[in-house]
Amino acid sequence: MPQRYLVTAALPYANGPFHIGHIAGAYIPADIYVRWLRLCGEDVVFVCGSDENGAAITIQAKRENTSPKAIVDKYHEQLKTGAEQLGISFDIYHRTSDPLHHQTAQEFFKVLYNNGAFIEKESEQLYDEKFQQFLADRYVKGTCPNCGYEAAYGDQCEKCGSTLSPNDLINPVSTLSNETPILRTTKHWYLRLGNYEQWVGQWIEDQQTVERWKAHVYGSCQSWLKQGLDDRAMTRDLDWGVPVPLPNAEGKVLYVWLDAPIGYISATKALFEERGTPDLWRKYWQDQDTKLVHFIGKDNIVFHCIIFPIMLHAHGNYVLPTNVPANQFLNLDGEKLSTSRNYAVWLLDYLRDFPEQQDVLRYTLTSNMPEKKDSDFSWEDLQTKNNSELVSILGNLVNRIMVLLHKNFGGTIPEVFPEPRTIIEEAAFELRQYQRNLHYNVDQFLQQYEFRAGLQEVMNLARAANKFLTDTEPWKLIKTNPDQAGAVLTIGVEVMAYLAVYIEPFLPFTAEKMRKMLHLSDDDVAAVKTNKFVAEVGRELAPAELLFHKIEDSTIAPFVADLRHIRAILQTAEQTVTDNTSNSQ
Ligand code: B3M
Ligand code: ZN
Repeated sequence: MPQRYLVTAALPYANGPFHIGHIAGAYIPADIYVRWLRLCGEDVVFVCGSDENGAAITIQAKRENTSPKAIVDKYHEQLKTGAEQLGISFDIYHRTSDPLHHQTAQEFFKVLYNNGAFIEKESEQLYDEKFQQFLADRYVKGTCPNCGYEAAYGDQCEKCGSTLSPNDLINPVSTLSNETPILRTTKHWYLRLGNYEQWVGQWIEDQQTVERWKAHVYGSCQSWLKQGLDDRAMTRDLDWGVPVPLPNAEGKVLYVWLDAPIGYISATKALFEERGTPDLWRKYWQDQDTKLVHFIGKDNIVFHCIIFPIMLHAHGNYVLPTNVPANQFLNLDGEKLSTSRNYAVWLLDYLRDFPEQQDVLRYTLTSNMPEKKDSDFSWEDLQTKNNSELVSILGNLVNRIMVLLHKNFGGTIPEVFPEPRTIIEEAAFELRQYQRNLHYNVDQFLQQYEFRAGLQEVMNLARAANKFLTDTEPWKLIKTNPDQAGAVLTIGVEVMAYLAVYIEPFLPFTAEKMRKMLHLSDDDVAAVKTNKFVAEVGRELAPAELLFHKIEDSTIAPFVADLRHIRAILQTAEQTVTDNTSNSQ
């Protein structure tokens, strides 16, 4: 029986397009994982969608001088297209402005409300007198009480990663008017996290015996729990979002972090509605046999490991996540990526500038994935990974096999007699071992969310195959012993079939090209998966196609220069700020 999985990737805010940091953080690992599960025949649903509520959206609308609706429509489209073009194989890419989501989130809220999960409290909140608005989350900036960073948001400090409330900020300033806000009384519904503290602590411990979480994820849960969980407001004074479904809640919407994870549920509902089996979503969310796995960046850990599980538990009737394999951050040339400062590599730009080279980006980001600690992207590294690994190892292998077969055997699998075959099989002993163990080894790594190692494992088969070619030199054997040359190339084709199947979760576009070259059928793929594939004599192969192309220095140079330029501007700006501060002291 296949195992049932529900895999989610963080819902990106529809206030801007994807950059490579998002992609390396959540979407590529989730996609590799899902493609692997599908390859293994598991029952898997992969959901995502745009996070279209909250202050992140209304603030962007103001910045672009347009409406929140126009903002979410624009960026939802860009996010969706970017993911699609990179081959992120969501079963559905939904959005939280959809009425189905509003309804799902409101129903969920009401159940929590009826279960006594909330406490209604009046409190003093920051208020902008000029704009006559309460300053939720990102509407206020100030100094982080934990690390002293001066531009922390009301919901989070981007420097130290701590989650904040607007009232925590030292010297708060309204981002609307740039003025100091006043305090004004308002009413909100708070999730009584304290009531669930013991439960969630125990639950996290219990989870470790099912599937050990990454050390940094577990560590960050522990530090949250050590601080103690306070009541947390789950509603906001905003005119954009999901209205609070209570009679006395005029002008209030659900806090975006309450409704966004419910977006995973509504996306699943929408998927099964689309498929004509509207009740089937329940199996994935309410049958305890489901493995629920959330792929996110590290800044979202508390919401997925503590708050959302508490919500699901307080609701009752839902499965809880098995694992939350959050990644750390990807830096760019050693500096933090920043959307607001435009220091980023944007996915859609990459796809435009490097058409048909999606897998080069997927490869670079996977082999450098910030799985356990922050990692770094640079254009030079992308060029090196392309030229010295994709072109030289995988591309070269495939090209050598295909060209030799076309040149010498009319592009078909030659007939090989037993004796030369045995001799060559001996030379291929190590290679065959790699090939046989590949599934098991990749599986071991991917089950532990070690995508870098999984990819290396597949590449190692290509490396071993190159060594086999170098050792046997079929280009020379053609003249001296064509039978043996045929045997080498037949083994080459078999290895190619394994590579085509097992590289697919990582490099789906390349896998597709390789399958086509070999005319691999679904039966062939099934044979590879059971270690039974043999290249049958006489099979015709498609023409050789170059999988990768060398990236020249001159191609990469303008991108390198661009980043350097932005960095120089940012550094000058920062220098000016520091100078001014020191002058005024
Ligand atoms: N939109 C935050 C982010 O993009 C948020 C994730 C929601 S996941 C339910 O980092
Ligand atoms: Zn901080």
